[in-house]
Amino acid sequence: MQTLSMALRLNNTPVELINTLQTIALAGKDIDFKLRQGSLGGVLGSAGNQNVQGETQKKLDVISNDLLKKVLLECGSVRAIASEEEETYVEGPKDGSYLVNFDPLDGSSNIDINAMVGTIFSIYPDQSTPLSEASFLQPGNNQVAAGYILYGPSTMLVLTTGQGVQMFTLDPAMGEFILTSDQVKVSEQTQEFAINMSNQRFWAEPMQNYIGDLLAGKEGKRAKNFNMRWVAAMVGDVHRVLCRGGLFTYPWDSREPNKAGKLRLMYEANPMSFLIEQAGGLSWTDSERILSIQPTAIHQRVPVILGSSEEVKQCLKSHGVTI
Ligand code: FBP
Repeated sequence: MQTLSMALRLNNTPVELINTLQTIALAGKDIDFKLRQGSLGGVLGSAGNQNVQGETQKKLDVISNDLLKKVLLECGSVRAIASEEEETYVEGPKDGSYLVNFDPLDGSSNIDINAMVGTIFSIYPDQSTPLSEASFLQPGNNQVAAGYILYGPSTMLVLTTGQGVQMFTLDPAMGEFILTSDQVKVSEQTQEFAINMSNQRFWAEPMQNYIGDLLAGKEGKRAKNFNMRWVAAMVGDVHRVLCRGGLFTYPWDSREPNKAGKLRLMYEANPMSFLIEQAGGLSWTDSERILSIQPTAIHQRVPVILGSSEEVKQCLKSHGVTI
């Protein structure tokens, strides 16, 4: 049996990074406790104000954001944080080595229906002085660690420090995350895809064609049937892909002038792409590898196509991209 800190030490993870990851795990246990209280804890429903994205914040969005911000900026290893719920970066009192981006509660539209949600995090080295927004705008390739905490039937921490993907399950009795899967691999092939079909009429033609081929099934040019899933929380859909393969996509659509898609690069697409690639999958926009993108803003959005490598290649082929 390996706890989180034992597994990180065995991977020769730097002490300050262990401290940062342990701090995220600690906050995750607290968020897990509050989620499991549900309406008994008075934490459901709206917080009554909007975040920088113009989304109405849930009470738990604010609670989990404040919790993560507080413990990370006090842990001694983190110089500053950026969050989905913060207008811009927040600098800490101490001179830590890392910058942490996070989505405190991904899939927040699932909170009030007691469905899966998660916390997503992405850790970078602090390479610049003085600190500014530009310090955070590093390509995903620079991440030293990334992962998520999935609050589902069990609570799981899934992470990579660049040495493969590990999955830990929270033992509620011990209050410890225990290693339950090591060197996780995504199957190359799949017959399962995830997309919000209700947006179909807004998709560009290449995505219409690609999804049309999947829906045509055995009788179509793909000559096999495909099943569809949509958790409406990226953390849940990506976890399924890591567990049994699949393709997850949130494409841009005609409602957006700048073809950006919905998902945020710094605290959704980059951390998930690091995990997927470390597990042998692929993660692209409809034209470039996500981890190679040079970010331009902390809340920048990108289209996402990720998962089983052979299926991502098929989707990209429909977009005229061959890899
Ligand atoms: P937040 O909940 O953190 O804003 O994340 C966005 C998200 O919920 C993703 O987790 C999910 O993949 C997607 O939006 C669901 O979008 P839709 O509401 O279109 O199904």
